[in-house]
Amino acid sequence: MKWSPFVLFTSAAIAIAPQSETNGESDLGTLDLTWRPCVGDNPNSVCNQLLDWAPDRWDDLLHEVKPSKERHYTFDITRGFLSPDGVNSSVIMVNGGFPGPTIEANEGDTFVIEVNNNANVPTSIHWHGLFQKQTPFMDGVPSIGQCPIPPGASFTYRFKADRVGTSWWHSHYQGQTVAGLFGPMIIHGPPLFRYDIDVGPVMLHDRWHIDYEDLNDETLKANPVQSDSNLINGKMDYNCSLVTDGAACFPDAGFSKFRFKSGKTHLLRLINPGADGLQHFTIDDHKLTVVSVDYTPIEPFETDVVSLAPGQRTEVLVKAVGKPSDSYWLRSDIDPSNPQNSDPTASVCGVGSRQPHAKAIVYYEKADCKKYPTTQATKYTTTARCGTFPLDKTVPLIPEAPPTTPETEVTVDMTIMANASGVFIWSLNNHTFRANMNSASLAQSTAPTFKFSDIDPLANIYNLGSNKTARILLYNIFAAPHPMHLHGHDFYVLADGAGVWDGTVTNAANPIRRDTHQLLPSPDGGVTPGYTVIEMVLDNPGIWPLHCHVSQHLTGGMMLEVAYGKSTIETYKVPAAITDVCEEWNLWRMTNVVDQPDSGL
Ligand SMILES: *[C@@H]1O[C@H](CO)[C@@H](O)[C@H](O)[C@H]1NC(C)=O
Ligand SMILES: *[C@@H]1O[C@H](CO)[C@@H](O)[C@H](O)[C@H]1NC(C)=O
Ligand SMILES: *[C@@H]1O[C@H](CO)[C@@H](O)[C@H](O)[C@H]1NC(C)=O
Ligand SMILES: *[C@@H]1O[C@H](CO)[C@@H](O)[C@H](O)[C@H]1NC(C)=O
Ligand SMILES: *[C@@H]1O[C@H](CO)[C@@H](O)[C@H](O)[C@H]1NC(C)=O
Ligand SMILES: [Cu+2]
Repeated sequence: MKWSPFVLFTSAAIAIAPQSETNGESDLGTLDLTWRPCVGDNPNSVCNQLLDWAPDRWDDLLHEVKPSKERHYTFDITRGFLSPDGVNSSVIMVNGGFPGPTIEANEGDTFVIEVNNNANVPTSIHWHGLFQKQTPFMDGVPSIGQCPIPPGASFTYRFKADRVGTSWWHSHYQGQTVAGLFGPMIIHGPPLFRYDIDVGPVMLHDRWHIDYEDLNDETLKANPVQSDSNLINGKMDYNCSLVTDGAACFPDAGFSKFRFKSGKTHLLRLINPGADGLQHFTIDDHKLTVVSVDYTPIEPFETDVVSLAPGQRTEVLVKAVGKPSDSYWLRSDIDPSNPQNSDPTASVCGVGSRQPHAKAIVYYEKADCKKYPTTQATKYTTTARCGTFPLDKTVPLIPEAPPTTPETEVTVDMTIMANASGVFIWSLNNHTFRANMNSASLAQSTAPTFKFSDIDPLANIYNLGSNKTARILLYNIFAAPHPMHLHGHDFYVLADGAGVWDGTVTNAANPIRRDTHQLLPSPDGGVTPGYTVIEMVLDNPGIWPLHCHVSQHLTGGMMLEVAYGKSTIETYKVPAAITDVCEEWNLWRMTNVVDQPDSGL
C-alpha cells in the first residue's frame, strides 16, 4: 500500500509527510528545533541558559570556572512504529521521538537521567566516550556495571560530564541502536576554536526497516543484511518502489534542515551513531575545517570530505561562503564497497546500503525554505582501505606523549568463524564474548574474596593487574574494518597498517588520542592482517569493554574486557540503584523468557 503524502506546504514544490509520522515527538532536523545551541540571538537557547557566552567573551571563558550543576533528564522508552525515511517500520523511542533527545551539560556538571523502560524488551544505556571515573557502575553495560533494566522498571544514571565536546548515548543491549535508541550528548566547555553559530548535532546513520531482533538472527546465520537507507538526524526520503513487504510508505518523508548565516562560521558536530556504514560527509560548494576527532581537539585542517566509522565523532567549522538567499545540499554517503563486490581482494568497508546516499538541506537566512537546493555534489576521494583520517593528519592541539615503554603488551588476533553449533561469531585470540546478563561483574569485584578469574570465561577478560600502562596490538584477519571502541579511556593510536607492525609510531611525540579508531581490514581477503596499535594509561580501575562498534560484529561477540586495579575496585561503593536493578532483573526473568541468541550487547 502506498500513501499519498500529507501536504504541509501549499507550494507545489514540496509535499512533506508530517513530523509526527516520521519522527514522532522529536523536532531534530526541523527549522523550529527547540534545541538551538549557542545561537546568540535566541533568548530561549538552552545553551544560553547553560553557558552565557558570546564570541567577544571568548578569551575570558578559557579561564572561567563554572559552578557545577545537576542536569536532569527523563527518558521514557517505548516501542512502536514511525516512518523516519517514509517507510513505516519498527523503532524504539525516547519520549515518543526518533532519534532520542539531545542531552547537554557544562563540563563538570552531573547528569541525572531517569530511564523508565516502558518497552516490551529489556534495555541499558551507555554514555559514549565518558571516563566515568569513580562511577564505573554507570557506564551502562549489562553484565559488567549493571543488570539490564527489565520492562516496567526504572533506573537512574548519575555521572559527571567529564569530557568536553560532541558525543552520543545509545542502548548497549542486543543491538537496539539499530531501532533508533540513541541520541546526541553535548558537553560545553571553554571553546578552543572561534565560530559564530553552533549548528548542533549532525547524526549520519544507516537505517534498517526490519526489527533489530530479526537483524540479529540474520547476522548470526552469517547472512549479512544491507541497510535499507541512510539518514541525517533521523530523516531522509526513500524510493517507495523499493518497498517489497507491503509496508506503508510516504514518498516524501522530508529531509533534515539546517540554518546558515551568510559570512558566519558554523560549528557542525558530526556523529556516526549508525550500526555498520562508513560515512563520507560533504556539503556542496563548502569546505570543512576539522577541529576535533572524538573528544580530542586537533590542529585544524581543511578538507572536502569527512569520513566517520560507527561510534566516531568529528567537529567541523564551515564558513558560509554563499549569498543570504542560497540553499545547498548537505550529504553523507555510505561507502560503496559491499559484499557483492566481484573483486575478492577488494576491501569490504561494510555491508553496504540499498540507498546509501543521505541528504539534508542547508538554508541560508533569506533562502526560500519551500524549495529544494539545486547544487551539485562535491567530488571526493576516500582514504583507501576503509580508513578515516590518516594518522599523520590528526595532531592533538594539546600535545601529549604516550609512555614509551608500556608495562605490558597484549596481542589480539581477530577473525570470524562458525562455532560448534554453526553460529557465526567473532573470535579474539580464539575466544568470543557473550554477556552473562545475570551478573554484574564489577559489583562482584568489589568483594575482596572475588577474583577477576571468577568471572564467567565468556566475558573474555584480560587481567592487566597493577600495570600502569598497556599497549594493545590489534590484528584483523578479515576483509572488513572494525571501529574499535574502548570504554572509560582515550587511547593513543601509535600505528596502523597491514602486515606485522615494525615498531614505527606515527607522530611519536604527540599521536592522536581518541576513543574509537578504525582497525583496517586485511588487504587481501584474510591472508595479510590489517593492524592497529593502541596504548592506554591504566588510571581508571574497573572492568572496561574494548569492542567493535559495528553493531552486527558485537552481536557476534567481538569484544574483550580490560580489567585492572582490583584493590581500588574494592574501595568502590556499589550504588543502591545497581543492587535494585539486579533484583528487578532477577524477578523479571523468573516469569519471562530471556531470549539471547546474540552476545547480548
Ligand atoms: C505500521 O505497521 C504496523 C505493523 O504492521 C501497524 O500496526 C501500524 O498500524 C502501521 N502504521 C501505519 C501508520 O501504517
Ligand atoms: C525507484 O526505484 C525503482 C525500482 O528500482 C526505479 O525504477 C526508479 O527509477 C527509482 N526512482 C528513483 C526516483 O530513483
Ligand atoms: C554458539 O554461539 C551461540 C551464540 O553465542 C551460542 O548460543 C551457542 O551456545 C554457541 N555454541 C557453542 C557450541 O558454543
Ligand atoms: C587459535 O587456534 C588456532 C587453531 O587451533 C591455533 O593455531 C592458534 O595458535 C590459536 N591462537 C591463539 C592466540 O591461541
Ligand atoms: C601486567 O599485565 C600482564 C598481562 O598483560 C599480567 O600478566 C601481569 O601480571 C601484569 N603485571 C602486574 C604487575 O600486575
Ligand atoms: Cu567489527
